[in-house]
Amino acid sequence: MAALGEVLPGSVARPEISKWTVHPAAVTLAPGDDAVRRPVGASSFTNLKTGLAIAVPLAAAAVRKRPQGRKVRPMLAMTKTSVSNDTVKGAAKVCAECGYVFVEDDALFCPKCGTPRTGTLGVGSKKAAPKAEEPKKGYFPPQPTPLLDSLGDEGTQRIRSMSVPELKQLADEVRWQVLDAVSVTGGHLGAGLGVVELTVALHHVFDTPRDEICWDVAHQCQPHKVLTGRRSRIYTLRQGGGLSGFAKRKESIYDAFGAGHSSTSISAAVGFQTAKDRLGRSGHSIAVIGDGAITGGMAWEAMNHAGGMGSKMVVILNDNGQVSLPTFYNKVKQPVGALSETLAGTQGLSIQGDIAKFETSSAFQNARQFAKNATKQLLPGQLSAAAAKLDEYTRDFVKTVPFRGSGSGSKGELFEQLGFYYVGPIDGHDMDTLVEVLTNIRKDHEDGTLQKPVFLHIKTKKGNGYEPAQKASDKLHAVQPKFNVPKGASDKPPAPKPPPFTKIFGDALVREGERDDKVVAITAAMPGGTGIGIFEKRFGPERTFDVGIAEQHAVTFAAGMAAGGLKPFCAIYSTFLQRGYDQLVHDVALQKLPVRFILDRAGLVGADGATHSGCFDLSYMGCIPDMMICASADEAELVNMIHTLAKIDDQPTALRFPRGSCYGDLVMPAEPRFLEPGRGRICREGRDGKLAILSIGGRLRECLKAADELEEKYGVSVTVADARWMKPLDTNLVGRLAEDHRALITIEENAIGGFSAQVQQALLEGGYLDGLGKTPVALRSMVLPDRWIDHNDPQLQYDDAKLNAQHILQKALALLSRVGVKVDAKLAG
Ligand SMILES: Cc1ncc(C[n+]2csc(CCOP(=O)(O)OP(=O)(O)O)c2C)c(N)n1
Repeated sequence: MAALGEVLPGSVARPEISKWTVHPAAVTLAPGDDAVRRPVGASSFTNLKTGLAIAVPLAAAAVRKRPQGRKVRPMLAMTKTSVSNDTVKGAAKVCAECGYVFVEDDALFCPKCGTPRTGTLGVGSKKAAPKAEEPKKGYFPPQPTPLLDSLGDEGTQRIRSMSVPELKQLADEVRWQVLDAVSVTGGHLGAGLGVVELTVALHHVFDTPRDEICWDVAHQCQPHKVLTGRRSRIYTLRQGGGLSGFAKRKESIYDAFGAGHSSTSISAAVGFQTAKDRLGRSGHSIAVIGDGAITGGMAWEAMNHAGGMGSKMVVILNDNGQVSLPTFYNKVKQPVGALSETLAGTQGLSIQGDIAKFETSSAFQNARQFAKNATKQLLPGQLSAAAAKLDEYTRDFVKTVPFRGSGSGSKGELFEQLGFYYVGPIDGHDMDTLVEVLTNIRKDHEDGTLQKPVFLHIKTKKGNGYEPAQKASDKLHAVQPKFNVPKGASDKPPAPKPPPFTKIFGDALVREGERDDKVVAITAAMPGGTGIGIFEKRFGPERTFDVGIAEQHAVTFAAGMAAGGLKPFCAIYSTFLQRGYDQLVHDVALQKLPVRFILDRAGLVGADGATHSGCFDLSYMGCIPDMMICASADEAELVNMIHTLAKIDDQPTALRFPRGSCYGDLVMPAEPRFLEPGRGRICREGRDGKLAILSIGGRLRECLKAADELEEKYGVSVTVADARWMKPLDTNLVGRLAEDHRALITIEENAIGGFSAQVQQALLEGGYLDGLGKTPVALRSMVLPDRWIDHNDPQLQYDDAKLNAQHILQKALALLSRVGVKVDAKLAG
């Protein structure tokens, strides 16, 4: 094996890809570069309404020139970027271009020549090496996959040279591969199945990874992973050490931009395109965004900016009519929001496909360009601008023709007003149309005939090609591991589990809603995930509001309702409330409005991984004045806390609880109790004054387990307390624990700066750490580590975070030893 830094003999000369490695700092701006200033955003250009008479004949002339049987231009066949899997030697990486040997596991580029790493080289961490027991087969009947096999783990170059019939076959093979893999791993399914054809077409038409594809949310990227050098590891999706369920930059050079949270793709793609423009690189940046994700405000901020800048990027709207999760929950037939109505309707897709091919064709674009230039020369400025605008209106007019009578109008106008060139809607499963339209768009941008962003609207079916998904009300958005197991297979059905905390919350909220009709519920596109669907089932849409994927709006909307006299419960996962932070501060807390925030999925969340971890809320909320914050340790406390929050009507409150099943071993309160704010509880009283553990939230049982072991094996009688509230903090309890014990440990499923910081502050201010007059308590905090914890089984994630019972025990023993408290190690054997 070659030594590190050594160049292997016979390595290929590196093709010209130096632009990949230009350091941003090396780029100098030409003087006066930013001298051209204009109002930011496309909406400032939308006021021209005259000149109709000029553009109609131009467009009509262009329509007459409809091209016949356009051929797709073959793409460059030579790879510039692939690094063969065969070149991996042990832990070291060998650059296929220059032969340099290096070890940086996370490096996306060869440190010597800058060649991007591809294929499986970038996958996972050191722990992620394929395990022997990894399944290579799922629960779908085997299917030959000759085209997919021919790709190997090499990446996408071969896809570029495939014919359309081959691409169709490749799509079928990819669909089978995704189904078979997800049947083992579980996770997102319907969305990926809906974009198989689009994914294949994108990798055929564009020069990926050089052209970046930004997948919004990235829950639909399994087909992309299968095609981009990760097929051999596809059965490890969402498993510890395996592939992430989302796009992840560390995992592959093809994952241009990581995601998990929605509505970010357009901003990222505009950023990529701008970087290219500034650094003098050619290429394309593409955002693929769903009709759900595009309800997020950020997507509109990005479009306004892109249109205003005239960025030559591409937005592909994957419109499958499912905005919320699940849309058809409780038989609500209409997808959420007004935009979905604007986008609705699938009639005339084949005609629309033809129009899309035509209006992106170079003949049409050249005609438009010619007409624009002519009017520029012939007409004064304002009139020629008006003529240009008119050209858009004319295209809209042409496109509404197939929809005449349906009342749908032109769907594109909204996007045209934002400065985009709108194309579609087209059938997102029709490979011929996809390939031709995407190729045209690519060329229009390359030729410069289109000097603005393009908005391609495609219609797809979520779960396409798998009947059970298409029939399911949620389109099999996500599935449990081991689905589609054939009858008679040895897999036993999983043992029944107690209900999830989410269900306990939903039922408790219904009871509060029955007591008080001012109680209303808000969700941001997650009625199922948050339990708000249970409330909706009981009280209907008059008292339940699904705002789409719009957490910022959800928070301020709740603030308005609270100010107006209602009692809003705003249920947003801990991780997604990060989106609404300023609204929480500025609109809710600053005005002391009684919005109740319900934060499900607090702490580590398992297979969804770091993007979905609810690790920060105690830190980001704890510093906000007037917020009251509690965390339930079990289902009984959860019910009581919901009741308590319903009663607090003069300031904002928040309640967090973990993901997963409740304990199922508690006697639930017949009637929920009001829990006094700022009052914790002692769960286990120690007798020897040696150690106290103060917990908040879901680690309580781990603390109790550790305490039992400390007693049984080490003869230490530990006090365990549940703080219940972080704000107001039970300072009496904190003081008592500090005074009565030699050592104190706090524990929480949250990053630094949360509960422990509040306790430390209270102890500092109370003089418990001064050491004056009394022995200061020895204090330790157990918080989530200051690093990202990847997807895994939650128990293993907490092992990794060192927050399980055995870690509490170790921490306790180390602390006791440090302060000189003798433990009875004999008992431990
Ligand atoms: C900020 C944020 N809020 C909520 C979610 C949860 N979520 C994941 S996918 C999804 C629906 C996405 O719908 P769409 O973009 O139309 O994609 P589809 O699944 O329909 O293909 C939601 C709400 C999220 N990922 N990010």
